[in-house]
Amino acid sequence: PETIYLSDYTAFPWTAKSVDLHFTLDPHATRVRSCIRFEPNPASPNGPESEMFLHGEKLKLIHAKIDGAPVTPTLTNEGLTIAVPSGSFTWEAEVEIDPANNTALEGLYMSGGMYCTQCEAEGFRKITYYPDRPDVMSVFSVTIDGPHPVLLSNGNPVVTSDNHAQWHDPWPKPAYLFALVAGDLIAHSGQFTTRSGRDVTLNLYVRPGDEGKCAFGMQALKDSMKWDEDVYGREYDLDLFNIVAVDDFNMGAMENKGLNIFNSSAVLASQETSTDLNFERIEAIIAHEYFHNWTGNRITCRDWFQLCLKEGLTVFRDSQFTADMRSEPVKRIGDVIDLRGRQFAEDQGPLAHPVRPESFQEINNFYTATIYEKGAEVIRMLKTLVGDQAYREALDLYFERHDGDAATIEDWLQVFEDTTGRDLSQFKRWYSQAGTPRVAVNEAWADGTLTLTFTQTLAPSATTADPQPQVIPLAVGLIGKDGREVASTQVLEMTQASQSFAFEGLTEAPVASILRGFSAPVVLDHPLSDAQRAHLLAHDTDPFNRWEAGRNLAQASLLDMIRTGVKPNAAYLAGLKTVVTDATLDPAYRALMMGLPSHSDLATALHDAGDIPDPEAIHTAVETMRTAQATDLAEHLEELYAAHQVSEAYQPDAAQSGARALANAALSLLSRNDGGALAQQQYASADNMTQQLSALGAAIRAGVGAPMLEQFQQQWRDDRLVMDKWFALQVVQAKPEDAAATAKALTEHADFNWKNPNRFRAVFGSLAMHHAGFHHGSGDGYRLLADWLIKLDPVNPQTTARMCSAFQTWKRYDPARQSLILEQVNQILTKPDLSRDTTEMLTRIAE
Ligand code: B3K
Ligand code: ZN
Repeated sequence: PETIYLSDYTAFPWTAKSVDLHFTLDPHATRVRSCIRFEPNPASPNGPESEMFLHGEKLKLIHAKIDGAPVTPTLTNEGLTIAVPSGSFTWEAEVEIDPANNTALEGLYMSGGMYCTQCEAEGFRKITYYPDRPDVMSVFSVTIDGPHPVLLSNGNPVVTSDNHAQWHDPWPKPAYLFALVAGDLIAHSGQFTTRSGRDVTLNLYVRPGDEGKCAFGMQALKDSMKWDEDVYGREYDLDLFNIVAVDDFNMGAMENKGLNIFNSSAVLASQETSTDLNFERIEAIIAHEYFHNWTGNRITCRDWFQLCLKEGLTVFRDSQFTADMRSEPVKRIGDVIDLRGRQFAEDQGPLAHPVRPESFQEINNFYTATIYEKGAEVIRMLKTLVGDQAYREALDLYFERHDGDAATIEDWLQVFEDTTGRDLSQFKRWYSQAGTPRVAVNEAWADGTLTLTFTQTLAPSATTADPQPQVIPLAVGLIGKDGREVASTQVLEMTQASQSFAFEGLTEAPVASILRGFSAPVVLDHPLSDAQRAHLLAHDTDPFNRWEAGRNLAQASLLDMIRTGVKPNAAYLAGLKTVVTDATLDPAYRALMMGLPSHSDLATALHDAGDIPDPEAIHTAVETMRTAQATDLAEHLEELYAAHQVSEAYQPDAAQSGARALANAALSLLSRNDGGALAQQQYASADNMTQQLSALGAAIRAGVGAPMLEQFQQQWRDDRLVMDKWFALQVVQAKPEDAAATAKALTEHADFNWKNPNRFRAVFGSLAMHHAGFHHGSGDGYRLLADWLIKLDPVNPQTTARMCSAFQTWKRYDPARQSLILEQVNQILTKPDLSRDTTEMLTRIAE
């Protein structure tokens, strides 16, 4: 496959003044007529050209015309080439496509009888011939004929009737934001008035039967619209905003202009069928897609190398939104857990790449934790460095200067330079250097002065051979011996490889609380004693670092347990007890305190320290630690559980979710002591999915879950989203030696519809995340996943390629596991006609 380079960018030689599309829908023979007005692009370096290339894949060309005269283009698998006049001209084409056989879920496809589209990144070329690149922006008019009551496209409706509709989108957009939906759908409607008085109709379109799961999503949309006005001054710009729920979808959701398309799991919610975490995720995704209207749509990306320009910024915006709607520290801690689990692991392995990559083969493989989550961290650091006010001014300038543009990271940084006068050239290394920097801390105490010396290192990697020092904002506070804060948070700006900062006028040596709020996405090596960590766990005034102190104690103890088989650290257990029983602390926060690093995080930490992680030893240590928690907290668990039962009517808000999270964390430990009796009781009386599913999980772990699993299946067999949970839970809760067999048995279940990405991920995403199960020494987990990836690749390359990342950590394991994994990777790679997506992923992984 061909490699594409950022440095090769050139503008398209034409601009598309207008695009008219006419769809005549048919499952196997949809006709698409297109009429595009092209004009020479003055920004094109070579001036007008005599031949035009248009992307097009899996299209049957019926006819083509230029300025009304029939033409015969040269066709390849990637598109067509045609001689064109030197000035402006009109291109017309008619193609035929087969949505019913489009199992890749990219382009126009069918899901449960409805038509829908997914065009980002390069799916529009499967709909018609087009310059399918984000810097070609045009005004689209769309006509749809088809035997369905609901026919939707972007923008505002011009004509809507059964079987025929016309749409016009006044905002120029790249083709990746095009969308079309047709089906027998039901609208759940709402209304929003923007701050300048525009009345916007809001619709959430769902399949009949799902009407009862719309209210929460609708409210989340209204909250998002209001928040973007209040916090960023951004208003909505059409008369209509539509969201459609689709069951077969490769990811969470898509921000098509005025017509967002959602995986049904990312929008449908009800108390009975969705957990508190589902509600929170849905609220965040609705916000994310809505926020894209400005950061992504009104200002889009010049090319796909700039993907983080819209994704990092929009993730950052949605994290601010969730922090405002719910709890800031709880959101921050959750995000950092996620970042370490996914992005740090990516950075540590062969898939490491910069936030702005410089080459790729298949762009769909770059919708990664690095682009999204690290991209958001980079913006958070920028805001920390310039301050809230300058951040807002820079954003205002960005929207003013680049509205309607296809922009770059250079444009983005320029508005910050222009607003603040700062030179951001060193900061820009966060976009070009791959890998997680490590920051080592050295403390020196003398004569009332604490001197902190920081040393940053970044390991060379495939894309970053000669790493240079980055700008690292280090938020630091000091905690005195009596537990009071003796220096409040200051942001130290580290720019050199090694740098010292002095805190003077202190009366005694304090404990330094460093990287407060996780002020930079780095690994901090701060050698503290258990006693100092326990002191921070008890007293740190920064909620993130207080949690972090507990996490560090737990992690250090687990690593010792794994390495030497010692008992759990008593200082950790004592500190945990104090925090967990402190009724002045937010229950959600206390629930997070009870968490442990994941098996995979522990493997990452062991590898970082030069050890070879043993998945079985990790599993044993975590189980021992859980049992120790259960024993040590035994006298408090029932009270914690009882005190956090919610008696009011169910609400998925932060307060109730937090109470349930703490009660269920207590239940999970209690079940280790009572054989699952309380879990059985909770299961029987649950009136919401959070309670039902937590009880079921605890009961399975206690060995008494089988009848409940059966009952659950009976109760929910007609609900696709709940059945995904049923499939996932059994793999998640399986013993390591049973995980692969459990997954295999589930693939033989009548409801295992493997072409549905949600169902496939329920089983195999769960298997890949079951560290001790997937990496079981038998190799059964590797083999099972590889067999199914081979089966899925011709059907759905995108989902296959994404799941290949399960193999990305292979180099950190022992030689036996390494060869078991490589054998499977190579077996997939030798399949004839393997997709470009999967080939690129596995080639990079195996390198
Ligand atoms: N922009 C889309 C992701 C498209 C993924 C294409 N493989 C959703 C989002 O980030 O909002
Ligand atoms: Zn996004």
